[in-house]
Amino acid sequence: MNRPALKPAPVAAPLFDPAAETMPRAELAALQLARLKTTLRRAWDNVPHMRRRFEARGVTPDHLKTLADIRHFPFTGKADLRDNYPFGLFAVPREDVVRVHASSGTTGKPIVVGYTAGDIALWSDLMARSLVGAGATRHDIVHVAYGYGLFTGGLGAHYGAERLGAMVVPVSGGMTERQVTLMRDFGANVLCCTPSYALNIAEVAESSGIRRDALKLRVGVFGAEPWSEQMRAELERRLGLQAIDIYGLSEILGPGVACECTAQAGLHGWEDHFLFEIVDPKTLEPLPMGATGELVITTLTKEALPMVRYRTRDITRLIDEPCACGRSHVRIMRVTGRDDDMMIIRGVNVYPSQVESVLVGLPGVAPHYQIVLTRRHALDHMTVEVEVAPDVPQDDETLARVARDVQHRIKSTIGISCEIAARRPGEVPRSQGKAVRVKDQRHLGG
Ligand code: DLL
Repeated sequence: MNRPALKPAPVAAPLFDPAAETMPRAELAALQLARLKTTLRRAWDNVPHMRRRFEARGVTPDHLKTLADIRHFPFTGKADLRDNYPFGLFAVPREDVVRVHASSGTTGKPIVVGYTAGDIALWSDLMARSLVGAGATRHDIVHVAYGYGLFTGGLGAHYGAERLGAMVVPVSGGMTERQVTLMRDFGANVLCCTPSYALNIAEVAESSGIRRDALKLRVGVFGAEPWSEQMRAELERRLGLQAIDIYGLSEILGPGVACECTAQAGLHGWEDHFLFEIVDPKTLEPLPMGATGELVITTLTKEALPMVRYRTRDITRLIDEPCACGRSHVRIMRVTGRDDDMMIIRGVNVYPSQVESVLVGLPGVAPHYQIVLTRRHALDHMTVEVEVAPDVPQDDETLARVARDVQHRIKSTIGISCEIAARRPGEVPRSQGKAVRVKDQRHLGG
């Protein structure tokens, strides 16, 4: 892939927390076991709902003798949070909660999560650790364009960058032209935002005549939504940075549960604070290391909201091979999608990010897309709205040719038949935060 030469980090990037990040497996496992016991006890003693769930499974915290015994404990899901809205799962007195965040969700009540002062300190540390892994240093200027507010992205990145000692520019999302000007004028080195918003930023910079070299960006810390290797290459080329994948979710912490290092070979999951499992999403049985399934996370040190076996719905796999960086923690491979985002088109399972990996980098096509699902004759039907690149002719014939080409590529790579609606530049909506990749119109019938 056509990658630009990367600007070197101003100082060699050390680990943020060397003893914790390189802890040998046996020591890490012993630490996890001790912390897991404390977490189960905390949930049992302080959260009536959790105690009832444990009792229904016939377990008490004392049943956990080894890490593998976690399989006997009940799962937690979004419904548990929703049913106990807003503060019912908190394990500490309300007065000890210094911050809440919430995710809107698509239906019903939002999900509310809480943090003690200790939780905020932990989150800041893990975000700082993630940023250092990504190649950031305290000498950097960190432009935070994740949304601030109830979403965890903005404040999570903000506290982490401050903890690192970097200079933070708390811009939040939106007003993209101003963002680009500030990035250039301040000389931002690190950009934190969703990958889809980074693409929007790249486009606005180009159309404002701000060339890649006028920006001092070196590292992009991109996450909060699935994205593809092709999108990574596109962002690296257009913004002149190394694009790093960061993962997290509000229910567990926010951003900083796992993050890639500069080797870009999977996201180091911070195992001293979380226990990661992969389960079969249908049978819910634990799967062996390396197998693909649903990621399930137990918090090991969270105070306000300890989570036991939280079903993330995110599909991925873990690997525990040594990484070039020396960190010993397992790596969570790129999350391709959530099991509730999976579409089944004529019997073929497909995630939006697979469509993305076909579109991005295709000649004549811009990397903006949206998927529209409809139902025809009781079958799900997929239309992909793609945009032709600004440098190709915009006549109807060219649009039809691009559409045929994309349709053929999708058929031959993913194996599904879909319709393509080719749009002119600017017609596909741009992202301000988490991109809405799928417009589901199946309820409208047809
Ligand atoms: O998106 C936290 C976050 C903020 C992560 C900023 C990274 C950067 P939620 O809004 O609760 O929290 O959404 C969590 O987003 O379960 C995944 O489905 C998805 N997600 C998060 N990071 C990634 C990623 C934040 N790197 C949900 N790749 C998660 C794929 C991701 N999906």
